Amino acid sequence: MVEAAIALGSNIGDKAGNLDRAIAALGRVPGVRVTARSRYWRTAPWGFTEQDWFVNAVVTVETGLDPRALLAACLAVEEKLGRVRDRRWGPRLIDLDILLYGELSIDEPGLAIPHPRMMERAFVLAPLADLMPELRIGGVAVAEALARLGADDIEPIDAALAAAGE
Ligand code: GSY
Repeated sequence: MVEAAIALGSNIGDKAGNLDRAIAALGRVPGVRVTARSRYWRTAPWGFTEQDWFVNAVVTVETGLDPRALLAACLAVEEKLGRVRDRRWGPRLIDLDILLYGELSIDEPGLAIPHPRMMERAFVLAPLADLMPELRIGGVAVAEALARLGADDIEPIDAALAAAGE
């Protein structure tokens, strides 16, 4: 069994509900057990900024699947929830990205682990820091990388709802 970390994001429809459904579907995949979930974070869109805000989270799973099979399971969950691949950085109903797979490093077409851009994205690092702040990738701890980036335009969703009086 290997511990893997998977990032999730949604910015269409019931964003938090989409994450709930994706995590539940992931947990039903044979050979995958969801072991922890970060808080849900409200995050400003990165890349193509003229789109709605996202909800992002990270889960850890214990899995007997190899990395390619885990990737296929993530894509199947996206498909099951109804994701349509449209524009590259555009809005998405649900997105699942493998961040980590044990200590493994892979760089193959379609599959790079650790995720090559994870240490540059606060919307990945903030939820990952909920679960493993001291984990070091390329010699830098997750919490340290997050502090360097700053997290001005992201907040835990509970705080966002409280601020909106909901
Ligand atoms: O794979 C990342 C999808 N994505 C996101 C995201 O998940 N969150 C935020 N805040 N911005 C994003 N831009 C893209 S593309």
